Amino acid sequence: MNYLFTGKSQVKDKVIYSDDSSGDAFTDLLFNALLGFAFMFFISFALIQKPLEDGNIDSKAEFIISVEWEEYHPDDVDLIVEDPKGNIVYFQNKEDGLMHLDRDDRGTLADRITIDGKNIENPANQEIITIRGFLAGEYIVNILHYKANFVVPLKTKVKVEKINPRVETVYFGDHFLTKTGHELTAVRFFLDEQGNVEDINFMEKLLITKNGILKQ
Ligand SMILES: [Ca+2]
Ligand SMILES: [Ca+2]
Repeated sequence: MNYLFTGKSQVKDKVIYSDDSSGDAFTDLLFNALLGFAFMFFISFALIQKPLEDGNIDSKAEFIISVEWEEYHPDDVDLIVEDPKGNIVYFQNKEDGLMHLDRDDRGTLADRITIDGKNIENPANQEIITIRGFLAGEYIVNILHYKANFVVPLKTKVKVEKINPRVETVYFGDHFLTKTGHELTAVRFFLDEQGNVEDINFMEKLLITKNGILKQ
């Protein structure tokens, strides 16, 4: 094997690399390509840092409540949370008390956004409400089928997580929405003075609709 390899490389030396400068050019090209890769790696690594920083800000939340439904599904689902003082946060009132709705997800609508001339698609269907400081008492978590496009019920996943001192799932469950205007109570949870979850229940209370129509 060694003999064959030596022989071949000698032939190559004669035919291809007879001109020393072309060999140098090839080495330069390789080196530049390598440098390019190293640079891109560095840049992508630097870009990864940004979301991590944002993540740290989010971790200051005491509770994170979310509803999620199938990716690319066109239906619009809304998350609604009422705190013990009666403040209600949802798409028409995105911030109240210590609660904040991060984004009104409207199904596939507005899932394509343009940043720096590039179309970026986010197929996820998820709404999140963060609670940045807790009050003792009852929180009510509702969801609303704001826009239904099909007769088949839409499966949603509702999750309540307590963040501090460590992440704990308070509630996780499936809920089916059946038509436009359908609002339901996914879960209610009681907090004590220290922010511990004392109890959960599922007694229904409509927060923003009456007879399938938005109040107001
Ligand atoms: Ca929505
Ligand atoms: Ca969406």
